[in-house]
Amino acid sequence: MTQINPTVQYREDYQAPHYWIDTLDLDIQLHDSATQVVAISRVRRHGEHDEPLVLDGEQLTLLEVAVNGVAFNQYQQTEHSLILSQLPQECVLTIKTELNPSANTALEGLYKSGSAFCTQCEAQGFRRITYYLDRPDVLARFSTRITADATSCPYLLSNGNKVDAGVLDDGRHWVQWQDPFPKPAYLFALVAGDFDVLRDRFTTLSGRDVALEIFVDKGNLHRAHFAMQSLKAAMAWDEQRCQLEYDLDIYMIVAVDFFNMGAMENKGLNVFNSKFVLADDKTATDADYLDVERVIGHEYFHNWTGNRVTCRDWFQLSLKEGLTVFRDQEFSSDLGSRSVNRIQNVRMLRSLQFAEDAGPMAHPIRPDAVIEMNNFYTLTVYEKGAEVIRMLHTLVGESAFQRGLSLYLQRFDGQAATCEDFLATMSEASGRDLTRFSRWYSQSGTPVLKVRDHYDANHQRYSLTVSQVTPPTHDQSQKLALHIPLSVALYTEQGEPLTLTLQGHSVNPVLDVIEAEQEFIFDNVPSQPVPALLQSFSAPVKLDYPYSDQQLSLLTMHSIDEFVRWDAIQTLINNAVLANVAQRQGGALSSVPQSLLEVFTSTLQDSSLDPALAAEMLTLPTINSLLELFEQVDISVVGEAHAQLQQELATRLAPLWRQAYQQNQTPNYQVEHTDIAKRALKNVALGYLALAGEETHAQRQYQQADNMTDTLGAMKAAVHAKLACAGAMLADFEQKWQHDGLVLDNWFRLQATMEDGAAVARIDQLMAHPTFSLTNPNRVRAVIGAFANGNPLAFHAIDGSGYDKLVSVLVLLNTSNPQIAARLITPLIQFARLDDQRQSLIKARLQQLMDLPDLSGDLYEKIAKALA
Ligand code: B3K
Ligand code: ZN
Repeated sequence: MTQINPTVQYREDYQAPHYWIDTLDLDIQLHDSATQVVAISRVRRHGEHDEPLVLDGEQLTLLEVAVNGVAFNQYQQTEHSLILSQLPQECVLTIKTELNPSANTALEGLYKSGSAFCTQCEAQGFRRITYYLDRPDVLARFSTRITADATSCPYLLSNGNKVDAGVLDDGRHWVQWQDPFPKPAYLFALVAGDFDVLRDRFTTLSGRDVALEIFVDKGNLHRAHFAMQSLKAAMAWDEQRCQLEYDLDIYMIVAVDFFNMGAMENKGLNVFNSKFVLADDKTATDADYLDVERVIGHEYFHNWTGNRVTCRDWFQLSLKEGLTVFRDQEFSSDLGSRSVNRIQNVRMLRSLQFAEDAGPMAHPIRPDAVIEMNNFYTLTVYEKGAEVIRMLHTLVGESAFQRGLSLYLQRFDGQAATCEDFLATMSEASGRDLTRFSRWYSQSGTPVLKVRDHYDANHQRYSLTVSQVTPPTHDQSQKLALHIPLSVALYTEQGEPLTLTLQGHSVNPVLDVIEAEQEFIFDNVPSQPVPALLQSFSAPVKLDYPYSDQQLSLLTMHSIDEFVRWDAIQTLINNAVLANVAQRQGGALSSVPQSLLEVFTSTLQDSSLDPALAAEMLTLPTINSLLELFEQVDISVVGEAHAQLQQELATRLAPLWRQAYQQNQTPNYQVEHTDIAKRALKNVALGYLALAGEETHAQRQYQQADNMTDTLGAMKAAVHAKLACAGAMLADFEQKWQHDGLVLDNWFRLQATMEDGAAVARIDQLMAHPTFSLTNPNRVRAVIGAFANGNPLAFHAIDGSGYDKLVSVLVLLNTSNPQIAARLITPLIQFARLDDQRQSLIKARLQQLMDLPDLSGDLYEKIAKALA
């Protein structure tokens, strides 16, 4: 039986707090296992009532309580709260508590990352530091005094500005910080430790001189330069594109090795997973560099969208996350290739967010009911949330969008806002009615947009009939029509674009689909056109239009919108996989269709194409995303079809892969977009060459590489094609990088995704490696996460051994780090597309977890939904 008694919170039950806290002065005496915290707050009753003050607190030892300086005993303690009764209208409340950072393996609240102290408070970690109103609508001015051992912790950091410091005679020292901006507790941060510091400065548009400091582990200073460059680029971008300036005199970033997610936007003191800070040519791939740029940008952009204006309650999370992801996507697109960024985001959405929408955790971007808030930092809230903002941007245009954003930030500055507040401001600034659009916030699921067309040659008229259906999801059975921007273009059969007109007027290429079914008519269409639908992926929907191979080939070559070119190839590939699976199920084997060979050939021969775009066009969808094409399917058959397609493309186009490989060499490594693009295409070509059995290219590239992108490109190609040289490469790589966890994660990941009968045994070996530790989330993700998500054929082995492996790890993480456990369980609960046999294997394992005596709320919420 499960011990937990999970409580569900509902969005509709929101109530303003009974008390406000205007200031909080923290005095923190850091000790490894007995840290003492004195929290002095000014508390003010909100309205007339006799309700007690209920403070949140977890895993704290209460030492003292005083009101206005006098010891106070009108309180009650529960496992999760401190309840104070009969407080005066206004008072100064002093609470002294003790906690144990060394024992904190959940990495929430105050914990040790190696020898440094650090904090993670979002969403509800502050209650593990002191008793407090730990909710985002309570904003206070914080001051923080930190005292610690001067030798082990020369740097003592917190939010805001450093206002005082001193040395004590017992070998300890202290620093006092003051944050002038009122903030909710989730934005609090503290770091104490010894670091190397990279320093720089930035002058804002209005002339404010800002000190920039990046703190990294000793010896890693040379790996922080790219992060600093990205930070300055982000600051400049926000000024140029959004007229937003930084507001404090200092901006600090600390890189730590033990971190549950990517990074955290604490006011003035971001704490980062070192994976998103450290980068140099020898250790980081091109993709790693771009991730650093993106995450540094994301956290910086939160300073306005998240910190200056925060969320009223956690159900509104997408208010800050969807908007900030949109902002980081725009930042990456303005700095690099817009089309490639768009394609990569769509790939992620289709392979992961669509699966979330189709699974037991389906929820709207603004959820209605939550047990464990950490379970809702999802692809839906973040990525689909960003798509919703992007649709808004498409509907109102850049200038109205920027006006709306400014108005929203001015109006709600220093406050906690809601998604409705944001939409109302956007509507006011743009003059658009967003009533129907607002349903995107309350409805879950992936809409299917069905488009059928008719060409009337007599009247030279072309009509599109568009209908929308959102299939029912686990959380909602009834669905309403949404406001969907559908961006279209028409091409002649020669590939010439046509101007869209109706009755002599040109028609906006973004059609407003608002009804369940609608017709759009264009005139002056000289011949049957080929429609390019959903340009730039104008809405997060599944498109249903009966494209012929011929139409798809035409779009691949002629569409002005590059996303459509890529998507047309994806559809050709999907069709080939569908046909192949159907024939396998019927016993026969089909080979790769001629149309697909032809578009691959023309893509490889098109020298005007951006190589990064070509690389995307020539990369097959993952097996997991192909599952979305089926209602239910035997995943091993999809795997066979995928492998056959890849193998045939490799062998039949070998001379072209060789040519692409040779033409895209980049001597002298530079992190520069044209070079990144060439390396991307070169390494895609290398992967196919390896599959075609050519060993020399991979071998030579591995030996001669002067950068991690090429080293890994070669090793991946060799390992996935099972070339004889793969073993030696893996051994060499391990020997070279065994002391660097972040680099070795690539080695872990690659081996965890090797598909063969030995996969589970290999996971055991990797977990026994001296560098592996279940306490470090990066290592766990690199081995267990990569196996469960990136090795679907082994994970879904029909003997259940893959499921057993994951479950055995979840049992351990359930107690040590429930947040990570709940992240890792995702592939086990998304079983809807799998065959009945696998579904029942999975359900038995989920039941086994459900029966754990100490099951965490994090896992309970997901398993209960999956079994319901
Ligand atoms: N806001 C944090 C995420 C916190 C996750 C808490 N489980 C990072 C970000 O989105 O920028
Ligand atoms: Zn964020």
